[in-house]
Amino acid sequence: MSSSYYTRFVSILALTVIFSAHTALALSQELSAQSDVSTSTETVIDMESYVFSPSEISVAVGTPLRLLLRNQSFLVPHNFLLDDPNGVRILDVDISSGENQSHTLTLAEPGIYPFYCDKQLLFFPTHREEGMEGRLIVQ
Ligand SMILES: [Cu+2]
Repeated sequence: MSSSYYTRFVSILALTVIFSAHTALALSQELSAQSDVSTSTETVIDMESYVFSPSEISVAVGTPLRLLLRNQSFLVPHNFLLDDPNGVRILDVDISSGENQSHTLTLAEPGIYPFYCDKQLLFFPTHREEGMEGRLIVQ
């Protein structure tokens, strides 16, 4: 085997290994995503100025809820504050403009869990006062 054939052979072999590893990784990610779907509920909440869309969501008691929070506002930071039915804060995250965040919650207590954004620019009203609030119903 001449050296150029050898180099080509090794290159093809390396590409084959990299491609196979990539395919196996993609496949395993797909499988884990599929197994997620069967055991959890996923809800996308878009955060706009100044509204959550949707503003009301529901989930069954004890079922993992994967919240995908997407800040769709231009240059406006938001947060996502979620309280349990007793008023205890259970989620408090900042989400900057254009950012997406995913959080998974499993709620064992039925009831209404209010969520809102309390960001505020200077002396202006809070985003919640502008209408940026909603509720999660656990039943
Ligand atoms: Cu906000």
